[in-house]
Amino acid sequence: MFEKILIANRGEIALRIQRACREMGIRTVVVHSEADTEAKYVKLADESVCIGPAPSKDSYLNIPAIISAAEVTDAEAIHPGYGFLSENADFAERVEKSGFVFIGPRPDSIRMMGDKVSAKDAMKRAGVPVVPGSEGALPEDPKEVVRIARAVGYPVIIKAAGGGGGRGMRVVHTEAALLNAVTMTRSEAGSAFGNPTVYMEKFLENPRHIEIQVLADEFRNAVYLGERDCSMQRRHQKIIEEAPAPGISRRLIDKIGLRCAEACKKIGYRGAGTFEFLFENDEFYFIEMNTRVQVEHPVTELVTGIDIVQQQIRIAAGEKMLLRQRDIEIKGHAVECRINAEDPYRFTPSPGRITTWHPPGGPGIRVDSHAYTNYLVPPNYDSMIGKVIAHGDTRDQAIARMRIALSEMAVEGILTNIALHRELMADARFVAGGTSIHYLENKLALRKTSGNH
Ligand code: MV4
Repeated sequence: MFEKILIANRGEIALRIQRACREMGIRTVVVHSEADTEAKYVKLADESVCIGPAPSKDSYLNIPAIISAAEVTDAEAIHPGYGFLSENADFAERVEKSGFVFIGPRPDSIRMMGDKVSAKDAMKRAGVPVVPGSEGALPEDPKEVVRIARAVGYPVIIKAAGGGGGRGMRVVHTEAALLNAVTMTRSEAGSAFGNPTVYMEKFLENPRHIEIQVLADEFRNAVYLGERDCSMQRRHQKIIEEAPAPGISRRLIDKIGLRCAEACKKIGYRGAGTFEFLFENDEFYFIEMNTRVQVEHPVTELVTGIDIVQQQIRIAAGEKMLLRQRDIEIKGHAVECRINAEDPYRFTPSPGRITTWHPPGGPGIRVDSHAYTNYLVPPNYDSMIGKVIAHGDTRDQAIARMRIALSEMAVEGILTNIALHRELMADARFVAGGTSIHYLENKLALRKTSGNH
């Protein structure tokens, strides 16, 4: 096992990775920007290295600075967390070329999944059900494009191969609008991702976003850890996640989960990963694969009892995975609320000093946050300042515990979305379960026109 790991991230996930390391007896190095020097989780680390000024491009995205920090501190492995460099294949490659272990998949796997056309193609060939659409990239010939769209059937969606997470997509409802949409998406993709390749899918009008967590080791052992429902989102930012997904049978999850684990074996995937699906009319359709630990990993940890970050570290150290599919059981239900420092009506970031931080506790409550009273939320990064996760024997109990947790929680000095979470935990449609990816935006739009605020 590693003696020392460098954590190339910040905030709650940097603290989360530190906790995993501490439990495993591994020393930690945290790299940080000038904006994060005073943060408590930086002081908690065994060592810390300032790698640059506040802007991410000068610090958390500065590859030479991070590799130098690993060299001077004699770290053996680098954990990238999520965001920043976590899905950058070139970074993973340079980490390995410099003689360190990248705690994540092989660079080739990251590269394959970063190109959504090659990801979809690989998964289709590995037996994972995908959204119907173009066979690979769209050809240049406009006649061919029209023919493909007719075969798929309108509405269709044009997506950039280099996109993902909601960037570079266009919905097309009629043939009249098709070719212009393709041209526009190509051109935007070329400038935004340096890759003008686009592909086409049938546009699903009202799906849920369900994802499957997997773990795979170097030795082609792979397991799935059940699913998460991440449908409660606004502008591609998830705000509530839960496991298991309400109303989907265990039989169907097991069928799709097995396909995901088998696909990992087929492509020689290593590490933690997430298969993202759209779910509509009782069918799963693969859209993308994430090759990092995700923000919402705790809901899976609470229902399976498996520490995903520790598993990532063990796999990266070349250990054989001891987990077997038959030993993985889903126990109870977990719900996560992402706490953001943001204006509750405009959703604009609300950085500044937290004058009161009173986190909740009690049975079934987990809080993953680096915040504390007097913590200064820097304006330079994502507005998420923590996560409250509730676990219960049933979904109703998890939600009841979340309501209590949110009622205890007090954050002053900055604006937060806690009130929105309180409202959602009392929302009849959320409580019933199974709302689609459009539910929150529709609800917020109604609230606007009703003139309550
Ligand atoms: C789609 C879709 C409907 N049909 N693909 C958006 C994020 C990216 N990961 C894929 N996305 C979508 N792809 C087809 N064929 C609707 C979305 C989508 C969405 C997906 C997941 C979570 C939130 C979303 C919000 C808007 C649109």
